[in-house]
Amino acid sequence: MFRGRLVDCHEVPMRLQHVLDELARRPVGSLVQPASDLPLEAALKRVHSADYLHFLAHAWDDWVALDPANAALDALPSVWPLAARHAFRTDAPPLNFAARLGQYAFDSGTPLTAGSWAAAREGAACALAAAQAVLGVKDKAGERFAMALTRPPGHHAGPNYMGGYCFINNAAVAAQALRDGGLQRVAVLDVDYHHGNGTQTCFYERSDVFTASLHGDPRTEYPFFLGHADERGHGEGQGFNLNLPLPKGTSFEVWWATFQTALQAVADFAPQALVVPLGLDTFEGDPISGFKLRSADYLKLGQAIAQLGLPTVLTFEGGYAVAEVGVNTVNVLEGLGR
Ligand code: Q9C
Ligand code: ZN
Repeated sequence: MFRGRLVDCHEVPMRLQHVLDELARRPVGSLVQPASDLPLEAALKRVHSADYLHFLAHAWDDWVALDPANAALDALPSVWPLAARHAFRTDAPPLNFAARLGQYAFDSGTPLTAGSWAAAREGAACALAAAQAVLGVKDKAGERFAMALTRPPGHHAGPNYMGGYCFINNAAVAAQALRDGGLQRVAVLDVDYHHGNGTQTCFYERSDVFTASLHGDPRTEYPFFLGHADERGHGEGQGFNLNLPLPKGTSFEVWWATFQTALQAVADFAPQALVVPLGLDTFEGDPISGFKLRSADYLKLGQAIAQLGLPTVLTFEGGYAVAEVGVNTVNVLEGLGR
C-alpha cells in the first residue's frame, strides 16, 4: 500500500540477488548458511513478545483460513488501536484477524505474504549466527566482521509489532545475542535512511546497549512518529540513545560530518562490539528516500566503521535502488577490509 494504491513492494527478492551476484564478482569473505541447531526460539524471545511471535507464526494460515481465495492476496492491516492516545483498549485482545493484524502492525505498507514468517525467522537465525561468529567459541577467536545477508529487513520491527517491511528485528537479535554471549556493552549504529525505531524502542530503557541512528528527519520522513533528536533514552537508559536527524536532500559531505558525530558517540561508549543496521537507501538513486550518497561513498563508510576497531555484525536493512544495491553493499564490505 503506497500513496493510496496497491503497488509492487519496494522490498523485493532481487535486492538480495544483486548482493549475491556482486559478491560472486568481488568476493570479500566466505558465504555460510546458519547452522540448523542454533537456539533461535530463545534468541527471538529475548527481543519479541511471545504473543507477537505466536501471531507471526500463524498469521498466514489464519489469513487463508478466512477464505481460501486469500492465498492469492497479501494480508495488509487497515485498523489500529492507537494505544498512545489511550483511546482504545489493548488489554482485551481481539479474535478478528484484521483487528489482530492491526494490533501487531504500525503501518499499511508492510505486506504479510505466504513466506514472510519463514523468511523473517531464517533472517533472524542468520543474525544470531553472525553474532556467534564474532563472539567466537571456546578456543577459537571470533571473526572481526559478519554480515547477516537477509531479507526482509528488521530495524523497524519493535518488541510486539511489524512495520516498514520488517517483522523480526535482526539487529536487536544480534545485539542481545552479543550481550548474552558475555559482552557487557554493545553499540548499535544505524545508517539506514529511515530512523531505526524498532531497535531504539527495544533498548530505550537500558544502559548496556547504546543505540545511535542517522536518518531522514521524521518531521518529513518515515517512520514520522519517532527519531527526533530529543529522544535520549529513559530511566536506566537515559543518555544511551542518540538520534541525528538530517533534512531530506542532505549531501554526502553533510552526512559524513554527522556520521563522525555518531562514530565519536559510539567510541565514547567504549563498547565491546558493534551492530550496524546497514541500509543502502541513503543512495542518491533511491526511489523512496532523499540523501545523496554515491556508490564510492560506501567504501568510506565501511572503512570508517572498521576504524572503530570493534567486532562488528552488520544486518541488511533498506535500499531500493535495486540494480545498485549489490555494488553499494559490497563497497561497504570491501571498505571494512581497507
Ligand atoms: N514516502 C526500510 O528501509 N514507506 N523500510 C515509505 C516513503 C515505508 C522503509 C514511504 C518505508 C519503509 C527497512
Ligand atoms: Zn530504510
